[in-house]
Amino acid sequence: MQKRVFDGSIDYIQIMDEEGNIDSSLMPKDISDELILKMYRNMALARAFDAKALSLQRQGRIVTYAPLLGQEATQIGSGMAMRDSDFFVPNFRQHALYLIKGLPIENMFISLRGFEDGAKAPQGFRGFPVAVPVGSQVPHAVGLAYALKYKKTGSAVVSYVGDGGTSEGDFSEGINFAGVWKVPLVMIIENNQWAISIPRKNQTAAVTLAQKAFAAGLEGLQVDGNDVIAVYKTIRDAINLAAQNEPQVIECVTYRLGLHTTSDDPNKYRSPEETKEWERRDPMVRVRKYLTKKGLWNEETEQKMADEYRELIDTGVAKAEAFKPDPKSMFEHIYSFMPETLKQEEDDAAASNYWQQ
Ligand SMILES: Cc1ncc(C[n+]2csc(CCOP(=O)(O)OP(=O)(O)O)c2C)c(N)n1
Ligand SMILES: [Mg+2]
Repeated sequence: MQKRVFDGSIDYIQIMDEEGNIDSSLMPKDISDELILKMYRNMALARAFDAKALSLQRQGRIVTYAPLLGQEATQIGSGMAMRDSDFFVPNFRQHALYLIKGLPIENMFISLRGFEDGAKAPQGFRGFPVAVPVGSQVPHAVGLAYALKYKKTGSAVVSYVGDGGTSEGDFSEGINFAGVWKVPLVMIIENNQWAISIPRKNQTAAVTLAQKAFAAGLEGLQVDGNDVIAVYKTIRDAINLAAQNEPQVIECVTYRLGLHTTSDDPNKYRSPEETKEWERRDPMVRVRKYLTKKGLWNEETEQKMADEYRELIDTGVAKAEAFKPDPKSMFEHIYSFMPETLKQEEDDAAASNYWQQ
C-alpha cells in the first residue's frame, strides 16, 4: 500500500505592482488611501534615517551600521500590521521597527555611538534589542511567545530572520518548538537575497524558504516583500492566526540594495545589473506612483516631508552626540553580583580618574 500522507504548496502574493497598480481582488477593503500615505511616509522616514546613519558612519561618528535600503516595505508593512499588544523580536537590520514603534531617534543614535544606554526603551515599548549572532533571536522569540500563551495575554510575537539565518540550527529548532507548542508567533523570513557575500541559492536547494515551515508543521507563505500593502495584509492575517495559536512562517522576498554593513563592499561579489533590476522594484517608487496618480502626492509634499524628517533626524543626532555616558555603567548589568576581580578593576579605574580623560 502506498498513499500520499502530506501535501504542501506555497503561494506568492503581490497586491501592488511596480507601476503602482492594485490587484483589487486581493486588496482588503479597509486599506484606505490615508493608510497608504502613512505607509509611504513611514518608509520615507526609515530611508532618511538609513541615509543619515550611513553618512555618520563614513564620518567616523557612529560604529558599524547595517543598512536597510530596499527593505522598507517588509519592515514598515509588518510593523504597521502589528497590534499595540504585540511584540517584535528583530535581528540587526530592522531599524524601521524601532522608528515606528516609539523608540526615540536619539536612542538609536546613542546605540550606534556604541553606548548601551540607547537600548533603554520607554515604558511599555514592546521590542527586543538587536541580536547580532545570526539566528539567536529565533529561540528567544519562541520563548517569549510561549510565555505570552502561558499567561493567556492574547498578544503575539513578530520575529525576523534573514535568508542566511534560516540555515542556522536556531531557526529550525525555534520553529519546531513553535509548532509543537503552538505558540502565537509570526516568523518573518526577510529574504534579501544575500547573506553578506553568499547568495540565496547557496543557502538551500529548496525553491522557497517559506516551505521550511512544513517540516515544523506550520503554514508557510511567500509575499512580495517590496509591496508594502501585500506585506501589511499578509502579516496582519498571520498575526490573527498566530493569536489563535497557529504559528505562521512568512517569507518576504526583497533585496538589500545597499551594503551588508559599512564594513562590506558588494561590488566584489554581485553585478551592477542585478542591483539595477531590483532598483526597478524599489518599494517606495511604486507607492509614490500610486499616490501621485491619485493626486495625493507631488514634488511639494515630498519636499515638505523631506525637510520635516531632516529636522527630526538632525535633532536626534544632536541629542545623541550631546549624550555623556556614565563610564561606571560598563561594570553593571553583566553579573547579578559583582565578582571581586571586577570590583577591583572598577576601584582601580575610579582611583585613576580614568573617567575624566
Ligand atoms: C552565528 C553567526 N555567524 C556568523 C555571523 C556573521 N554574520 C553577520 S550577518 C551575516 C549574514 C546574515 O545574513 P542573513 O541572515 O541573510 O541576514 P542579512 O544580513 O542579509 O539581513 C553573517 C554571516 C554572525 N553574526 N553570527
Ligand atoms: Mg540576507
